[in-house]
Amino acid sequence: MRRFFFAAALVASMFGVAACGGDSYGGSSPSGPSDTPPPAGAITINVVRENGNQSFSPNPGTVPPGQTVVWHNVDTTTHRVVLNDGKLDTGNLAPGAFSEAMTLGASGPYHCSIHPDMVGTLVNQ
Ligand SMILES: [Cu+2]
Repeated sequence: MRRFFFAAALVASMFGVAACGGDSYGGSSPSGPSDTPPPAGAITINVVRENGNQSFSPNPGTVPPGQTVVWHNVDTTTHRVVLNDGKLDTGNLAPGAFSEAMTLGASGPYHCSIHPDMVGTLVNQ
């Protein structure tokens, strides 16, 4: 009776940590998540102003799975977009700032954590 022992050595060397720290000097722009325009193809939702369900445009915003979305604060006041279920948070968006490009696996209602009456909806199609 022979027994064969198969030693399967699985080497998981997939730890690719890409540290892309882009420190820029000499800039005097106000601090914010990002002042740079969103990547091509990203869906942009404008943060218009504090105005109930008219605060965001377009609203509802349609974001297909895998698509990236950014919020652009076109108001003169700081806003902060959060998904009601907590799965997304742009951080404070200064006037004129874009949020980071976010890939959504979620949809649903969101609001501004600074002005809770600012409400919008993401539709995941
Ligand atoms: Cu706000």
